Amino acid sequence: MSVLAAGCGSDEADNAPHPTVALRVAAVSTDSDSVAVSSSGTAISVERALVALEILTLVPCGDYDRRGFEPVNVDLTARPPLELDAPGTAPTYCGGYVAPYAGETPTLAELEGRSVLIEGTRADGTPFRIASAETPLVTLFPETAGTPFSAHGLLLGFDLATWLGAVDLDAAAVEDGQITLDASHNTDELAAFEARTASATAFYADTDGDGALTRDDQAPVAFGH
Ligand SMILES: [Ca+2]
Repeated sequence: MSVLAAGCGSDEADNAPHPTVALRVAAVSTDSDSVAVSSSGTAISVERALVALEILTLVPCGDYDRRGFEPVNVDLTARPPLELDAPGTAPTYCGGYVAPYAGETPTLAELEGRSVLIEGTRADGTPFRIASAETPLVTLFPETAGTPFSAHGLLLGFDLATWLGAVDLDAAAVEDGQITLDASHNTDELAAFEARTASATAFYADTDGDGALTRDDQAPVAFGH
């Protein structure tokens, strides 16, 4: 009897539908006084942030299938943000993988040969443009490994304050009234930007589904490394 009961319980668990994955992808800022999207009151205003993602995968807690997504080009400043919905593969997730890539035929033309393109203005109004072709594999996991989080209302956030926090735009060379960080301009500043890609990437609980942080200091449920 107890064996049968256990069997039934196991079958029930296997057949139970998993929560739908509802994942939004957007730029966030954990210090909007320093860096914000389309703001005139901050030191750095980002007008556009594009990223090409080759890998976007959620890793479940326990022995379940991973939830992967097809490669996608994302305008991180779009409102409403990109929403990726998919059948869930597990009750909860414990981490993920994110990898930008630089492709030849992106759906966003500006991303040709680039993985990331960010445009904005410095505090003094000087426009800047950051074009990166780096392709890191970012691994995301909670501060305490194994801490589960829900993917039914999850935000993959790229924190502009962290990403741009080590870039000294005031020290960058200005050419024709424009600052360019790419493979041949301001390469030290570009390297400082690229060194922060992993730590700028995080999963946040987004139970209200607005693709934005509740507050600047909302802690991630999983951090990029
Ligand atoms: Ca939210």
